[in-house]
Amino acid sequence: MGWSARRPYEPPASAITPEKWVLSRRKAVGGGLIAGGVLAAGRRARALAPDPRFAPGRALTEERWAESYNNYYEFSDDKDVVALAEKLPLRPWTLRIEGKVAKPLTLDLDQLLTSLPVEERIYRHRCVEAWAMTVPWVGFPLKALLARVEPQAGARYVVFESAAMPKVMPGLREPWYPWPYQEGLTLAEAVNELTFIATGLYGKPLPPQNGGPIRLVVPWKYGFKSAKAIVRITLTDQRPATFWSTIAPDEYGFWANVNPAVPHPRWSQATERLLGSDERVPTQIYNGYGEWVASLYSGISGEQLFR
Ligand SMILES: Nc1nc2c(c(=O)[nH]1)N[C@H]1C(S)=C(S)[C@@H](COP(=O)(O)O)O[C@H]1N2
Ligand SMILES: [Mo]
Repeated sequence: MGWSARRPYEPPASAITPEKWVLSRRKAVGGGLIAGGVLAAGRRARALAPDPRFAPGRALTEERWAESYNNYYEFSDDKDVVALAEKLPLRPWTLRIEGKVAKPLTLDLDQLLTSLPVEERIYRHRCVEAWAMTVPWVGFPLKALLARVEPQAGARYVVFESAAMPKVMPGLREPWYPWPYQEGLTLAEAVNELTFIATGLYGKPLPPQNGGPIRLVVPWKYGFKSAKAIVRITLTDQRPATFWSTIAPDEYGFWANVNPAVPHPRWSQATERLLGSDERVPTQIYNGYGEWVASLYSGISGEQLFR
């Protein structure tokens, strides 16, 4: 079903990893995972062409950890959602982009994937629960998608709606949650070059438990901002309600930028636990991405930017 010709989660052959970057990355990951097969010949090697500007400065999380320890409340409030998420039908998948745009769009996912150039981005991911991982997403900047619909002058926020499929999502039977899962960014955040739409992970199609077939990735914010299984993107002039800020507004806000100095009301955010090794490392402001995003917040006062 649709993973045709050049598989859309793979960068073109012209994007083969420069050896220089492979070597520095090999150093960064201490040899372990790379030797374990990511650089094996063929499909995976081709898929590995991460932008060196986003070198994560720490080892990649082992794939088996990143793909088996997940937050996905539509399926369960447990981290073990793999078997449940397998039931999510990944095709056909339709993404609607609407609201304050000149050219609203309804896109079949495979059409979308074959029409946008994909790239690999290794990002640190920081969950508000203080676990973290470092993973190679494959996809494209959200900005490229938004350019197609031509945001109108009144558009100030971008809203992301996740799939809600009661037949396969047992979590939807929990009526106290404000389904569907919804998240939002300002338009300025949405068009920042870091803001990414992922359709792949570790050089493969994005697994359902990680938000396949298509998810948002906002690496300088707590993980709950990065909505999974997106079916609708809406541009609006109003700040949207978001899933976790609706459930617990004192604990989770709209901005949710990572900051080690601002504790969650129930725990410290000073350090984080790396999936797999369980090593604890210091948390960085904006998850270490301040160079790209700190200026977005310089004019904002009277808001809790870090929760
Ligand atoms: N639709 C939806 N998106 C979601 C969530 C969710 O429960 N439902 N959990 C969020 C949280 S809290 C985190 S930390 C990340 C986890 O992504 P991962 O499972 O790929 O690590 O997904 C985010 N996106
Ligand atoms: Mo999270």
